Amino acid sequence: MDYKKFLDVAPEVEEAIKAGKPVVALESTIISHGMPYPQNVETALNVEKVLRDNGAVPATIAIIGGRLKAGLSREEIEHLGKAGHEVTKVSRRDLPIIVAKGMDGATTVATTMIIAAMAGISIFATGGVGGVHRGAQKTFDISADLEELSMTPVTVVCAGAKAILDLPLTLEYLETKGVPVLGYQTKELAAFYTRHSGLSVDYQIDSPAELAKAIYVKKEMGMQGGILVSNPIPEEYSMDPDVINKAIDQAVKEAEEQGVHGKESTPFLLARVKELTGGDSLDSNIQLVYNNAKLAAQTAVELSKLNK
Ligand code: PSU
Ligand code: MN
Repeated sequence: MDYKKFLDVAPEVEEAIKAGKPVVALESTIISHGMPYPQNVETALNVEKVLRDNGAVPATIAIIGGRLKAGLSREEIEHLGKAGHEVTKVSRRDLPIIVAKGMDGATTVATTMIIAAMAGISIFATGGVGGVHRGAQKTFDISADLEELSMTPVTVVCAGAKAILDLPLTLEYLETKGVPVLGYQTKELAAFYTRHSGLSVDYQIDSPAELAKAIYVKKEMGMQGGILVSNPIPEEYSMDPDVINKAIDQAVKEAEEQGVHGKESTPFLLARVKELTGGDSLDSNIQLVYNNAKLAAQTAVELSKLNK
């Protein structure tokens, strides 16, 4: 086994990893399937800048021409953003096939974790993670992101999960799989567009240093799997819960009526929620990604001190 022969780590990222400097991974499904063009490209470039401004080297992850990439060029980010849904959304099961076929792929949280771990990156910032879908008791629709969190040693900083998911079942699943779920400066699970889900996470952490220590201890104890961090959207960008919940209920109903399933399910729901709420939800979405990038970068800075 030699996964390195499939992997291209950008020179700046490689140099930083070797020197033990802070590096943060970013996913690419959020670019191709999570936001419309051109805001997706703009956001992807800005989020890299947020990481740099907070002391970390960005490593946006994707598959280009069958190569696993940790660190993309501006042109590669633009290509993924323009191609949008034409690019394959790549989760764990798709990964070997897309590489074997030499195709392009946008990486989900699960696949970004896999490639980040291969490259030696231990922290990753995104918007929302996949989870247990509403109605999963019948459909079995549970994102591969959750299983990945139980296996692959990467910390994922997100803004909680959208209510397109069954949030209580998502927390149960993570508990079953032994994944720590930490709230940043709160014990309440964040609900992506809003700060409040009414659900409690395992532990509250109050600073990047405290989070870095948890990541460090878990690694040093040789435990497999990642950590999920729920970082609430800043108050000034959070949405009216009634507006967003109405849009989500409507989108879930339409998905059911149209028989949307499998990997199409999450992109369909995200796109419908966006349409039903107009530009507001996109604006919130962009801001929460920046907010997560900032926390991830600050944590990577603290983690690099502990690893010295
Ligand atoms: N949730 C969001 N925005 C996203 C996604 C989820 O709020 O962009 C994307 C992420 O890439 C996530 C993926 O890993 O969808 C989950 O897809 P699925 O449910 O098919 O595993
Ligand atoms: Mn699914």
